[in-house]
Amino acid sequence: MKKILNYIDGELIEPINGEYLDNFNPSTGKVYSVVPDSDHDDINKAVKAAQIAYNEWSQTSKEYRSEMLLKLANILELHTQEFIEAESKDNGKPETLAAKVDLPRALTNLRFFASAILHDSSEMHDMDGEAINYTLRQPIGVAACISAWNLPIYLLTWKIAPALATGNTVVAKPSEITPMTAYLFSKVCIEAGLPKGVLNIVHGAGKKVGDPLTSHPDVPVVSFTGGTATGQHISSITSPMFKKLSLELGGKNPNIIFDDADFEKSVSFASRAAFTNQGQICLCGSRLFIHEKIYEKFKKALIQKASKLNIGNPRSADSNLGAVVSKDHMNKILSKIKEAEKLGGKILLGGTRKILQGDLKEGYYINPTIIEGLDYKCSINQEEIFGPVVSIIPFKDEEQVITMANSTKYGLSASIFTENISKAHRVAAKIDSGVIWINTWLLRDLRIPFGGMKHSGIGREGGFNSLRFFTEPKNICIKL
Ligand code: TXE
Repeated sequence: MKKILNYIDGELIEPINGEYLDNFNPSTGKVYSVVPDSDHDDINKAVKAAQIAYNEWSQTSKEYRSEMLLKLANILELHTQEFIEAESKDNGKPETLAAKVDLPRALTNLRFFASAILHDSSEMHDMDGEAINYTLRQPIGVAACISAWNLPIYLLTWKIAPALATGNTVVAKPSEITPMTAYLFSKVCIEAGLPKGVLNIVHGAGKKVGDPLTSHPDVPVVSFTGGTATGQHISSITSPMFKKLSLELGGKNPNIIFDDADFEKSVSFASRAAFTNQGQICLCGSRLFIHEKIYEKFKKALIQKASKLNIGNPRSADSNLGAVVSKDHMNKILSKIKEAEKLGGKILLGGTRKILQGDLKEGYYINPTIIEGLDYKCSINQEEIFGPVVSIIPFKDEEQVITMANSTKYGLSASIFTENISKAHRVAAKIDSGVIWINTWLLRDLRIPFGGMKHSGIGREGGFNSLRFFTEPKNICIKL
């Protein structure tokens, strides 16, 4: 049985209590490795190591840190295939998706921030000859980087790259459900010669590792991606301690199709937005609003498109969808589908677990599911399901669809499909979301401010926003 280890002070080590949790392969439903069941002792050790490392790392030049991130990327790239297979095995996602999205993005994250730090600048404010102010941007200290299971290596690198580039040291806590690629990444750090203690990775259960980390008095900055309830809990710990906090939480994202949209393109995007990564992306379009004039035609085309998706072995090149991440999560999704039926929803496609053959028969597969007939205010259209489930809702005009789109507590992303550019701008300005796409979905420029409104989070990450988040501004005023 493969044993995952913590990475603390430059070494791969067992958890201090010697205890481990089972780690499942979602495609087979079987345990295939064990992950440290760490606790506050491991966190204390990691924070101590990060604090000591901070003294030197924070004094290194931007060029040095940039080169170190590039080295990490180059070594990670040499191991791309190993990471693709590991990510798929740990998470259930198709290898083709890990090869197309997760690994390229992890490499880009490291390279992007390695470059960004060299192009960063800070402000100067001139007081008309009386004085000048300049603002230093200094690292903060030990950063906690906590990431979710849906895009494990992608989210880990998205957080640690800007934190390290700006001169902070890091204690990272990957999801206990998908720890494998973070473990492999710690080996990359060793191979690259990353100075000890600069990055520490502590594995284990959410609360048991997360609470001692976020409440640690020597951790002044916390970046978190995960569920909204966990985000609320973390905020209740960090706010009274005046820590800097960035929260990237859930979404219940509207996908709006007007009757003048490019039909084929919008059907294709609607299907991708609903089902990519088994619907387990915070940006997935899980509420699909379709103009009433094209509703029936669009519905038929979507069903046809989604029914062609091949759910199967994540290892095979022809699988479009793999397994969802865990048995608990599969059961939660299936119970939400039952709830939708009880609320009067009609299942147009899927709605059931898919049982595959042989080794895969215990795997957590769910057929892509399309539901219609639910009120936009009902629980299914308000709460995040985070699975391959989309609810379709007709609308009659702009005003009505804006009201329905904005009716949830979330505000992460939205997509609008129309060939009328004025309408697109008008509606985009009125949707309460941090990220809006017009005639596309999941098109990401790493420089943009990324994050959500309302219960989808606080703060923005990406580009200079991340560099700002991981630094403290200090203004210096000089009387002339
Ligand atoms: O999230 P958690 P889970 C949503 C989605 C999903 C729900 C729960 O709706 O169904 O969140 O997923 C760590 N202190 N998203 O269970 O529990 C945990 O160990 C500190 C949206 O994965 O929030 C993991 O590393 N950390 C999301 C991370 O937090 C704690 C992507 C996320 O776990 C902690 C994934 C604590 N007290 C799920 N408790 C998105 N927006 O991308 C747990 N953790």
